[in-house]
Amino acid sequence: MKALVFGISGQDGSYLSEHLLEAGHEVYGMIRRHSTPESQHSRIDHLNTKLYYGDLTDPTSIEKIITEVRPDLIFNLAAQSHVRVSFDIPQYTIQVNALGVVNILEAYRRLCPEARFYQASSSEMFGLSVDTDGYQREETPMNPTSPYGCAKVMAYNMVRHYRRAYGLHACNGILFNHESPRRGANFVTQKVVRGACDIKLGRKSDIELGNLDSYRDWGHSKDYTAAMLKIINHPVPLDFIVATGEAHSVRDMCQEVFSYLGMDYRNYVKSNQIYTRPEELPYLCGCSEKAQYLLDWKPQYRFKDILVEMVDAYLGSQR
Ligand code: NAP
Ligand code: F7E
Repeated sequence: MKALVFGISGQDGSYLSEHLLEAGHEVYGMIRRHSTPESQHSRIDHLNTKLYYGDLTDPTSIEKIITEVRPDLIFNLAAQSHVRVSFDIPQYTIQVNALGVVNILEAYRRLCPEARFYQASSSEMFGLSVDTDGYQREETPMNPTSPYGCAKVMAYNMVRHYRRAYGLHACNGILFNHESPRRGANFVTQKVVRGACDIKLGRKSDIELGNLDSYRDWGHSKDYTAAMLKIINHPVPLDFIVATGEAHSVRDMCQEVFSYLGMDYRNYVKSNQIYTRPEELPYLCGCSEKAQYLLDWKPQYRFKDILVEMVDAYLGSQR
């Protein structure tokens, strides 16, 4: 089987490619032109993949790659994935995260409708909606609080529409926050992990964060990309929540990371308004019962294990 991964150079693209290669698939991916190509492939240098240049905003490049590869499985993980940045570049975020997905869906429908398609949907789509028992589920109404969340809702709905209208095997994984040592440095877990390690190593004196009282359901990218395979391999194209079902605050996360390094976060974490968002999303916690029941998926990593792995990986890379 041939798998084509849009967003292959990202955190999830790298773990997903590992799972696909382990399953015996050939893996192809789209990458963008970078001015520093020497660091662009760092997450996937160890993998045997074939890469093509392109961009989600350029339909011709998508059509060219799909025509050449003739994939059996298509994963769209490509996105402007930073929620806070989406407030600075809302139009670009919508062009990539919403219209870019329509570009893929159109090429898929016309060129290889027999393939299967996975879209990286997000818990950010729920925004302010929470069921009365404190969870978000597949049926929870979507009430997004960011340009990123709004764009992801559009893409999510277009995937469902193409599934019904054209009989495509197209599905959404609605993934809650997931982290790893390969997480980008400006997401909160990696920022706290690297900041705390740098303080421990005597390189800096403090770190500045935004809202410490926001709650997220944090899992591991390795577990969540394994769920992507189960979702696309399910005989019926459906949408699934992927989450741990445990919410922790940013403050809890700081406490775990600093105490693992023998420090009290209250002495080092400062507040800076530039890291708060024009509209905050205070609480996310997912119920993944459908995935557990239909896909036999459950997370292997606990909250603390993820943070410890990230700290150990960063310290190891500094030796
Ligand atoms: P990531 O590390 O930021 O990776 C995003 C990938 O998309 C990168 O390979 C990036 O390439 C590529 N990309 C960005 N804009 C593109 C464009 N215009 N054309 C082609 N490729 C483009 O994100 P991630 O954490 O792996 O997340 C993967 C997907 O899951 C994203 O769609 C994200 O929105 C979604 N998601 C993530 C989470 C999470 O907690 N991680 C949760 C729910 C959903 P460059 O290297 O060139 O930037
Ligand atoms: O923020 C708070 C911030 O940027 C998490 C993406 O993968 O998950 C991710 O989006 C929380 C938020 O992730 C800082 O306000 C406090 O409440 O790590 P984050 P995110 O915005 O939840 C979703 C599911 C996705 O789909 C996205 O692609 O932490 N926070 N202080 C901060 N966040 C950041 N980045 N930086 C701070 O200084």
